[in-house]
Amino acid sequence: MERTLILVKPDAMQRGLAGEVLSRLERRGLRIVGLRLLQVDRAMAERHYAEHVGKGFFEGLVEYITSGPIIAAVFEGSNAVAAARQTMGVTRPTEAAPGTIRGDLGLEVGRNLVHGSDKPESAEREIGIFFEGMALPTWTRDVDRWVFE
Ligand code: D4T
Repeated sequence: MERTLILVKPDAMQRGLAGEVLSRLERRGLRIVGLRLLQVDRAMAERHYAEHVGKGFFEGLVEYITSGPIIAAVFEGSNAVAAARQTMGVTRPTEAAPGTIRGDLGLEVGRNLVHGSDKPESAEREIGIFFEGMALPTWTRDVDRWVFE
């Protein structure tokens, strides 16, 4: 089983789309193993977006992600990283396919509603940031055998 870190970003929270975002991933078949409502501070944003520090869009990105509460979630399942990114759609909402979260609900790259880890190693790193020192429950669902081969 693979895990991925999902963030429901401040715009999705403000627009009342938290349930919609989490629901689409849950309905895809992924299992929730971590869930947290929090406000990101600058230090946490710099840790999470370390690869983007110094880029032109970085300050706007920090302002955006720290602008209000977010939900951090860990989803688990076979190919969880790729499945979640496919369900989210590509980074720029106007290039994201219809039927994806960003393609259906977003317009601007700086208001793209949701974050998902880009590879399993990133997921482990990011889970370490958002769930530091927190044990994630191990559980299975009765329906898992109808979702996972
Ligand atoms: P996140 O990390 O938010 O899920 O986005 P992605 O994984 O889809 O995309 P990313 O790491 O390339 O970008 C991180 C974050 O920066 C914003 N951004 C990105 C931006 O405002 N302008 C840009 O030109 C780029 C490339 C959007 C997502």
